[in-house]
Amino acid sequence: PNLSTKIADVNFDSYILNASGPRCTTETELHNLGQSDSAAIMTKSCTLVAREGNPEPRYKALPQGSIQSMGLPNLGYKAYLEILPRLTQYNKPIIASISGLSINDNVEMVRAFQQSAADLLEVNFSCPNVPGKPQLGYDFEQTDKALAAITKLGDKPLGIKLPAYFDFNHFETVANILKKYPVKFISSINSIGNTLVIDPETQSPVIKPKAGFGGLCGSYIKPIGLANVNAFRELLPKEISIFGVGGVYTGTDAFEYLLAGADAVQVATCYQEQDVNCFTRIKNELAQLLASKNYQNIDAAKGQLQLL
Ligand code: RRO
Repeated sequence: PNLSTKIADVNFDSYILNASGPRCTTETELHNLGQSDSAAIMTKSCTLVAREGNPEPRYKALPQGSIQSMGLPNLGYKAYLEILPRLTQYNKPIIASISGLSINDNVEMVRAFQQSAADLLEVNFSCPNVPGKPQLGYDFEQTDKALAAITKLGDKPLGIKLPAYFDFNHFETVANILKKYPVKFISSINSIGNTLVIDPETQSPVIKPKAGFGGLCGSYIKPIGLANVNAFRELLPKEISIFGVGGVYTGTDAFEYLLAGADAVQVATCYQEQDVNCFTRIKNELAQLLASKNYQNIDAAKGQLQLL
C-alpha cells in the first residue's frame, strides 16, 4: 500500500514522522531525522532566547510511557533559522515548532519563520512545563487572541499543537475558534500536563521540576489522543489537517489514529526510548496491516471507524 499523505496540501512520503520534543533539538539530531524514514523533520519547540530547561532529573521512562518536565530546552529560534537551510538536502517537509512565552514572542518568531526554509509552522499552544506559564490552549480567550495575531503574518501553512481536552463543550469551543482563522492543521495531543508519578520506595516523585508534576506521555495517553483526534475530525472542516500524537509505538497504533481520522501521526516517547529505526519499523508494520485489510492507501482507511 501507498503510505503517502498530505498535510495542508504539502506532500509527505509516509504517514509517520517525529513529534516535537525528543531528539530534535541539535543540528546533529535534525540531520539524523533527515536521513531516517521519518516523513518530515520536526524541530524541538523554540523560544526567543536559548534555554537550558528545567533541572534534572526531568525525564523518566515508565512501564507504558514516560513523564517529563523538560522546560523547553532549545537553541533559541535564530539557531534554527540558520540550521533549516542545511536540512533541505533531505527533500522532505521541514516543520518548525515555535513556543513563545507570550503572544508577542510568538508573533516575532512566526514572522521570522515565514521567511525561513520551513515548509510548515507548528505553534505550540500547550507546553505544560514552564513554571508559572499556563497552557495557552486551556485559555480560550488567549487562544483566540493569539490566533488572530499569528495567522496574519504570511502564507506558510500554520498549525497549532493542542493540549488534550476532556469535555465536548471544550472540543466545540476550540473548533469554533479555529474555524475563524486560516489554521491549516492541528497536532493533537501534547503530553497530559501536570500529572504526578510517585516512587513508593523512595517516597519521592520520579522527576524534580515543579514538585514532581510533569507531562504524561506514551501508551497511557493513547485513548485520550484518539478521542481528541476523532472529536476534532468531526468538528473541523476537511481543509484543516490533523496530526495524531500520543502513544504511537507500532503500526497498529498508527492504524487506530488513521481510523479516528488522522492525516498523519507523530511519534515522541517511542522515538525517545528507541531510535530513528522506529520510523522504518512502524511504517513497515502499518503497510503490512493495511495490506492484510486490503486497504490500498491511507485515504481508503482514513476515518473508517465503525461505530457499534
Ligand atoms: O519542553 C517541554 O517541557 C515540553 C514542551 Br515545550 C511541550 O510542549 N510538551 C511537553 O510535554 N514538554
